[in-house]
Amino acid sequence: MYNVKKIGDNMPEVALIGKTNVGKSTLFSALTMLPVKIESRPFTTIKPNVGIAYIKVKCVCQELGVKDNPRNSLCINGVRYIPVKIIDLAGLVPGAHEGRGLGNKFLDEMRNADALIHVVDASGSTDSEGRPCPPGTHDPLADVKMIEEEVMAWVLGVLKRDWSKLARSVEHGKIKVIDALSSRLSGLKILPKHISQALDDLGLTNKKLDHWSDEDVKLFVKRLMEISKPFIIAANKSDVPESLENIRRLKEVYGAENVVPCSAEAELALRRAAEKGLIEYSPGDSSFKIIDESKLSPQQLKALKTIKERVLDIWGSTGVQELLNKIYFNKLNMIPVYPVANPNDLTDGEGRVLPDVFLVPRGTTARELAYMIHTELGESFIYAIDVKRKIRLGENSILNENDVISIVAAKKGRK
Ligand SMILES: Nc1nc2c(ncn2[C@@H]2O[C@H](COP(=O)(O)OP(=O)(O)OP(=O)(O)O)[C@@H](O)[C@H]2O)c(=O)[nH]1
Ligand SMILES: [Mg+2]
Repeated sequence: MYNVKKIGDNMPEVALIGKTNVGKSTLFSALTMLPVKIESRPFTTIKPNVGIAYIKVKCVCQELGVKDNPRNSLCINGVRYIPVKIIDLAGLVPGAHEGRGLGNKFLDEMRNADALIHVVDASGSTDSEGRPCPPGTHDPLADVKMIEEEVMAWVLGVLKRDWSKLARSVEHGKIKVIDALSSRLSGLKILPKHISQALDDLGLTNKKLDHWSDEDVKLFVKRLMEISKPFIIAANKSDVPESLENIRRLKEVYGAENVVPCSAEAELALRRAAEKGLIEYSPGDSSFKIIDESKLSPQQLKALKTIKERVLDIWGSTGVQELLNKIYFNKLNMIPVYPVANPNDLTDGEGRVLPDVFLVPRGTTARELAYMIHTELGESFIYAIDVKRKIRLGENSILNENDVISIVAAKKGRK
């Protein structure tokens, strides 16, 4: 559907992490519609699966009364689909950071993610090692804790390697604290601004590295992960009745805003049925419509009825689309903006109307957007045009949700 290479490295990226056998690959398949290996046993996924899913937002085309022609995204019936790279990782068991199960390779694979979806078996039907057990007999809260500890232990391992050597090079003035920590963590897409915020939040900015206690290092890693790799809990298998009470408890402990009940299996079934033209359904919908009942087998009808009764009627949706939207808009606090080259007809150089939508952090300025489009455009920025309000914006003007922006630059003309 979309040329991944063209989007390049700037595409938002989300990693699916969690205990083994909880439904990560099912969720991946439901999000991307790619067929992958799904089985009811631990360690089915060995190599990560990579695919594209779409965040859904209301497109500005209708508000502006134009017919658009997107390039970096899709627009269907006034809804913009923004591509996001999804990585489905191998599952974890306790002790993974020391090499148990499939070991800690998974952690290397999540380096580039902006955020993590932590998939949990909310029905409690897999034990701590991911082996099937009767629903309601395993506590999913223990799994959330286990994964947090494994990730923490791994990052701690990376950071503490040669700690005293690191401390000495700072002490001798060879390198600044932020640069020292940043060089250690740069492979994890942890930026100097994340590090400086974590140091600030914990009052560690001026503490010498060789005076840091083990507790300081632990708190620093915890805060750093919260800032640089926010996560959301996908409380999966919401179709299983035993999930209800566990989802309530997960929300109580981790906050309702951080827990999204979902049924990856239901979403996958609905998307497949829609793809085959058996039902009308769009991801995120609270219901579906059977197109022609005579085309469905009794088993298919029964499965659809179960999805309606156990998932849609109880939770309002399968939760799968909500996961992506919540991560980008609530956790990462991004907003969509639409850069155009020509402010009059809203086109790019090739005449495409509203060609691109960018997800940018709330607070992004006009000039920062120019840099995101192209370094040269940022460097030669003169001013921007807010196309909807028909006003000029200076370099420090903060962009708003759904702004349509045209950059006027010295050398390269408008983008
Ligand atoms: N009831 C129910 N079962 C599900 C759901 N999602 C996944 N499953 C089942 O859970 C089992 C494991 O699914 P996978 O997607 O392979 O799990 P995984 O987390 O990728 O497992 P590993 O790759 O082995 O770590 C399969 O039998 C799925 O059918 C769901 O929403 N509801
Ligand atoms: Mg898997």
